[in-house]
Amino acid sequence: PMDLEALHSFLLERVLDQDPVTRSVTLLGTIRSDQTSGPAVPTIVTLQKTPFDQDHLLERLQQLERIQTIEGNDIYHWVLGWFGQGPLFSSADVKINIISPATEDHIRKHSSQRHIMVRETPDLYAQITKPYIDSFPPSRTQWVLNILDHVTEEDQILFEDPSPTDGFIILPDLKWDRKNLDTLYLVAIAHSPSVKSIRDLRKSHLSMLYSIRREALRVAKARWGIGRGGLRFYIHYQPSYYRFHVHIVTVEYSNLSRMNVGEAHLLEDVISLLETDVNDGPTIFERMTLTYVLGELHGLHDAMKHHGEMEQW
Ligand code: M7G
Repeated sequence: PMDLEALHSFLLERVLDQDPVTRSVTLLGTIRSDQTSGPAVPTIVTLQKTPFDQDHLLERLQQLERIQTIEGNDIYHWVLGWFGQGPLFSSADVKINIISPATEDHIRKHSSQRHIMVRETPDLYAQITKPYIDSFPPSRTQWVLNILDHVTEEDQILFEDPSPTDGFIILPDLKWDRKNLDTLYLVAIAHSPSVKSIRDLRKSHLSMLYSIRREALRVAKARWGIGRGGLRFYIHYQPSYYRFHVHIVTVEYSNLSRMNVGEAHLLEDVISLLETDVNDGPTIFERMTLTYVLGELHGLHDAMKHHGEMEQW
């Protein structure tokens, strides 16, 4: 039978795997079959953090003994938290993201919901999506302006090209704890307000896209020794915020919720589409049908669903 003593006798040989998404680690080592006297038995141990106990969520929050602020920007705050006293291990027990005051839009975005796939033709983009994007109140992207104007997160800027037309800033995303390289997550945000999403990308933006790729790789190499091919760059469609930005994560950090087919486009593919676009008229992203996942609480859902049902296959 497996008892605590047997587990305590575990001697580590090496770490076989670590998965930051499932929060698990798999170890290879040995345990003594008969505590100290028996032979050493090859043993694989997988540790996985258990989900929060649904019945005691508030108690859990009350048990926080210490928090350390990572950053604050506008209504967004992200902190590290430790439960209980115990020894001060270097890694926190939880990373906590706080939105306060939260709007109805935030509540909808963060609520569990069902989804549908929708096909956005250029016509539907013009009829439905563009007016939706144009109606976004500027307050929704105050946090972006704070970054671009150096009001917040200034000391975190990893690279800036200040050009108002094709410049951008690369800095840590709020999803990153800024420590663990397994979950490295950066974001590049364009200075120009004219590109709201990939629909607005033209051949003339290629130099900015090349530059984002080049500078992110250079910074990742210089700071963390990440080599060529070590980063995954992608663009959301639909994004949550309509100011052009590129998600940059370490290539080993996979299966993230918003990294799915139908949500994320590889920057490399976007670049290649623009490069191979030989049309003299409307460019590729004005001509393409873009298919993506929409949550039923998303502002575009009802109109896009209605049109999807009329579609002739
Ligand atoms: P998105 O594709 O619009 O939507 O990405 P998503 O949030 O559904 O992924 C916006 C990105 O900006 C996300 O990766 C956010 O985590 C990140 N982000 C959001 N806020 C409010 C901040 C912030 O204040 N600072 C930083 N550094 N990143 C942020």
